[in-house]
Amino acid sequence: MIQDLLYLNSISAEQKKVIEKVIENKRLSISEGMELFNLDLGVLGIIASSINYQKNQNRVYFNKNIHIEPTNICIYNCKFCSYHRKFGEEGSWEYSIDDILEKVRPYKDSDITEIHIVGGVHPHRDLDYYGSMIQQIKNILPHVHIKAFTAVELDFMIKKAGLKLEEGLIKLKEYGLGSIPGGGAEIFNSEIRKMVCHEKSTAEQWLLIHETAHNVGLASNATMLYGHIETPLHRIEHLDKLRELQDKTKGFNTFIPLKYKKQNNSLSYIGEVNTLEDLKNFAVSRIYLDNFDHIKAYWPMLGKDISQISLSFGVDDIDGTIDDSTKIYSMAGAEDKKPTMTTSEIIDLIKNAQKLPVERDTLYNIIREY
Ligand code: V47
Ligand code: SF4
Repeated sequence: MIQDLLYLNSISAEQKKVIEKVIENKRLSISEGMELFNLDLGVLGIIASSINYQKNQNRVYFNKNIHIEPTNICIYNCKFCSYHRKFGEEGSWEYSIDDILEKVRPYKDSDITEIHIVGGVHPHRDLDYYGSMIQQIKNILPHVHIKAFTAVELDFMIKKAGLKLEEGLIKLKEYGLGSIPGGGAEIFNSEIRKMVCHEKSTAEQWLLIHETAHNVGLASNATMLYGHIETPLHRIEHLDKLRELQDKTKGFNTFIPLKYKKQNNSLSYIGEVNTLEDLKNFAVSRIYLDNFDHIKAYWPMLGKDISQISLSFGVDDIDGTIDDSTKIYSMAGAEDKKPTMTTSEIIDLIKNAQKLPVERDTLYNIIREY
């Protein structure tokens, strides 16, 4: 079907060259990636779906997980963030390790396979505190994979401990850390980064932390925060840096585009991009990131309907059951204030999109096909 696109009159000669390269499995350059944004959405969907089919056939992955957000107290003040509070400020929370153990105990006999932990960069908490937290969770749930801490949190806690990056990551691995989520990447362009999150770890630091993690045997995810003040070029350049690192380490599991949500933060005046832009962005990411096996639509942020439609635009993963345990997006205006989907709801959502639901673990080992 993708070959038929070459006969469409509505597609320019330039765009046909790009499509031919995709058909021949050749890598796109930054300027060719930019050309993708000018394609009709339906055309992009066909190209992205054809690449996704080569990689994943009809499979759509999900996992059974919970999220824990130990604190929203953060030393930084990213302009897009609705969630952080200063120490002692109204609306701040910080759970003790005992509080967190209380939250995970009910899952002792459940079939969850992953706990996802991210939060603010708390000024007083350190690597051993978080390490001990992981260790005590693992004492209760030894078989559960812990995917925890954005590169920004890691940067702070490893520096605070006076350790080299590699030493800090190895120490956390010894405490029981399984892999690293993709947050904190935002947008790598330094000018945009200065405007939206100038205080925190730079793009170079984010990339180095992930590279070092991969080198010590910790896989990770990658994200991109889109739909704020960045341009299509900044997005493609961001994808290009991820593709380059993936060539080097092969350590990324999946790429997750995170749509900027506008409520209760300093960038609210910008508004949000529309669904067409979300779908375009998924398709372009799927096409450009030729060395990533998976593209994830994070449904608590996007909503269930758009996540379902994204399965026709290159997405093959819709995260997990989550179980009402994340506030990052509800505080920024996501419609679902208490995000949770039962396994059977996820399965129906995927089957109704004519795909095959596959439960996976964090590292994409298949647990069960439905
Ligand atoms: O880095 C903050 C984003 C990220 C807003 O690896 C916002 O599986 C949109 O790491 N609108 C943290 N996004 C979340 C994160 C994550 C989420 C889902 C899956 C995975 C994974 C990781 O949340 C931050 C930032 O990019 N964020 N505020 C906002 N207003
Ligand atoms: Fe802090 Fe993360 Fe929010 Fe930035 S996005 S202010 S680092 S919690």
